[in-house]
Amino acid sequence: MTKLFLGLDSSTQSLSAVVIDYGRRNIVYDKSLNFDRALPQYGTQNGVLPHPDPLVKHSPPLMWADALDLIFAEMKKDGVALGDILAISGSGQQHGSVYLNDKAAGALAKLNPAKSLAENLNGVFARKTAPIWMDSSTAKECAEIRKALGGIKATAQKTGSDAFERFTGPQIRKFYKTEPEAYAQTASIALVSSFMASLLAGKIVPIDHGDGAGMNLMDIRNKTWHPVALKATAPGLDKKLPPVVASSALVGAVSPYFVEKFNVNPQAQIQVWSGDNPCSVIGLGLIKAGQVAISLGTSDTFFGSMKKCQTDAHGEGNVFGSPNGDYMTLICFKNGSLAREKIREQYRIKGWDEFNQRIAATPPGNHGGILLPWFDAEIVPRVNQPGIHRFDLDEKDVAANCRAIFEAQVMSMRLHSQWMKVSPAQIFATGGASNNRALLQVLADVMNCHVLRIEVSKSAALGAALRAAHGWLLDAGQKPKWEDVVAGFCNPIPNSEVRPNPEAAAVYYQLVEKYAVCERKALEQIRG
Ligand code: XUL
Repeated sequence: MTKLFLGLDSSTQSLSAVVIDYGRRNIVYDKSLNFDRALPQYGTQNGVLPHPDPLVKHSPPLMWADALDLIFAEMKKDGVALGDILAISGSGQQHGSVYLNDKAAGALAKLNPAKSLAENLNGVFARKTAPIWMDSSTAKECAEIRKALGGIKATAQKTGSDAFERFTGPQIRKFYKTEPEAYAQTASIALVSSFMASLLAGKIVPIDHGDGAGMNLMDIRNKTWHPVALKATAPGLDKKLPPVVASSALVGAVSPYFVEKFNVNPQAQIQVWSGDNPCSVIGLGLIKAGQVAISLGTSDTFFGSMKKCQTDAHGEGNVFGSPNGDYMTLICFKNGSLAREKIREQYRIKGWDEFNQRIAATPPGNHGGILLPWFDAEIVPRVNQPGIHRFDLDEKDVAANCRAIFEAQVMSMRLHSQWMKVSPAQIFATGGASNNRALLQVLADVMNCHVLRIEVSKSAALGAALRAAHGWLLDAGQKPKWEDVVAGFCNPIPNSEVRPNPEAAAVYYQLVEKYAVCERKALEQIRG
């Protein structure tokens, strides 16, 4: 029997679908739908609603629901054997929250296939928009929650991370403080991941340990809601949150809506969704402790897998549950690909080939020129006032600025990942920009480590499909080993290995010191 599993990834800018044939160990379908292009009526830019305050970043949850309809229609049109899908799981951009009123559960239970999902959801939101991970407008609420939990170190120890502006707890607190009536109307709060899974299952579903850890609300060790964190965040929150469950949990069969409308197998099981980073850990095959990957996407992320929970005393890095039951570490740099694109725009560089030619025109280390690319408020290091800072770097020097942006991004990763105490022999690279060899060379040189590209750029959607397979096998009474589940799906691309150049690595060894000094100076200037 063909064993097909579907993994979906609801990210900031797009919804992707990956279908795997588990027996043949290959990806049989892989498609993405860009929100701005496919659903222009929502008026998003890069998936986010325009807002006068640069710190506020929201997206419309109805757009995500519409996208789910569209991707299923697309799969049906493309002839995907939806009737053979055994289980569906997914990955969501982390931290974003959706606020549902007391009509939501009823609407989900009787989704009418004659209407769109968005029409079915008419009137179920207690808040029209969802704050997403790019939002950094909750500094005050972070301070309040952090204080109640006993400071940075204690907050990280208890919840896996210091209180971060984008994390769901501070976002919920801000909502409660600024819109108390709408908060009171909220019957249920979902993450992007659990919202999308709820649409598929036709009921409000739990939050998994991976994504739940990105809220500053879950006890990272006991994996239950943390009562002190709940109390510090908003009143009555315990009644508005669904349970937290293991990432492997199945929540029931797919809603008849998808069976009738798209001919999905009525027995297809829905697994709880997880965050995109926990899913990527699986999609990249990082199932052994100490393995590290870097994803070059909208945000750049540095992550790895960890057996025993160890948190960052400085509060910059995050610890989440890994879908394999262990832990994962993550450091998220918000100014990723959008910052690289901003430099390209500023210097009117047409494509990445031209960008790479510019990089090649300057030596590694850029003669000491440093650029801090905080086009947007930054997460690591924490920067609430966007701005570009140049040190010994002429703004008119196009080539030097092209090199400087990526060198800075990787030096920042090197500096701010020291708490993980991992010295990997190799790093896996993924995400949109990982197909740029010139960038990977800088990565290898700064990290002084071999870099290998992983086959799929859609590691989160693949990870979700592999999670679905694992959960389905578990449910069928088998004891699937993660090594076996991922085998054959996550091989590095042949000949993709980029080795560090010893001379360049020596230059960066010194330059990281200077980078750290520049960063400190810029932060002092910003923070006054
Ligand atoms: C992780 C984070 C981002 C989003 C991107 O903490 O904020 O990586 O998950 O989708």
